[in-house]
Amino acid sequence: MLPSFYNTWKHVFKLDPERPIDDATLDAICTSGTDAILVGGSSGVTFDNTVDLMSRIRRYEVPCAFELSDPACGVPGFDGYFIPTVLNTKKSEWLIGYHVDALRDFGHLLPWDMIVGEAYLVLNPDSTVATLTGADAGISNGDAIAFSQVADRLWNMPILYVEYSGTFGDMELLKSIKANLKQAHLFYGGGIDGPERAAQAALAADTVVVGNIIYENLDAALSTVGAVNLSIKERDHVL
Ligand code: 1GP
Repeated sequence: MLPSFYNTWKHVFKLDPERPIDDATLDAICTSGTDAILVGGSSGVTFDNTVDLMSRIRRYEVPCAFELSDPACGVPGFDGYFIPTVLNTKKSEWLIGYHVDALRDFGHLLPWDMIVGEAYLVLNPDSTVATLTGADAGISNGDAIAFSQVADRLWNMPILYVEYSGTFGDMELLKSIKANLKQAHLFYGGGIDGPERAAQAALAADTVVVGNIIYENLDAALSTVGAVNLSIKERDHVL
């Protein structure tokens, strides 16, 4: 059976090991009521800065997972690991090449019961991740849905991550993508800067990921936790 440690996550804060975060901010994030802390970044992630951040987060009860995109940063001790692949990249190494290299060398060491594949659909052409991975982010909505269905229906990927990192995405497209998924769990991240956008994203995504605003406006970041949970309750007519 595939690992399912992320199944119940509605809201996640994403922390970048390369970006400094003081103890008070980290305390507020880890005790915010978020469902998990996701550690990851597009550049500058090292074994040392990952260990450092993980050990600080580990003082709290909140679950903590790592997006592992470089085998040199394979830090043990997380509750789970996501291995990303970029669906709409033009560079095949980001789709499968780096994965083959990593498994050839480290496959026998990996804790497979804690690892899930994560299919990224990168939709902000100006994001660091789009530049780094050569993602064809300016695709049509029809293509975005088709990429999602390849991941979901053909490849049975457990997670589809719609990534608008740095800008708020097209929520109608996100809803269309969600409506066409058969089994994949849908992560959404990008441009959530407060409760309104968090609530909108929660109407479509299974898990809402909040990143950059943590470092820019902590109060706004913290307000997204309640907003996501309220939005989901309203969506499900529990109120
Ligand atoms: C980045 O999807 C996350 O990988 C969150 O995006 O930093 O824009 O919130 P933001």
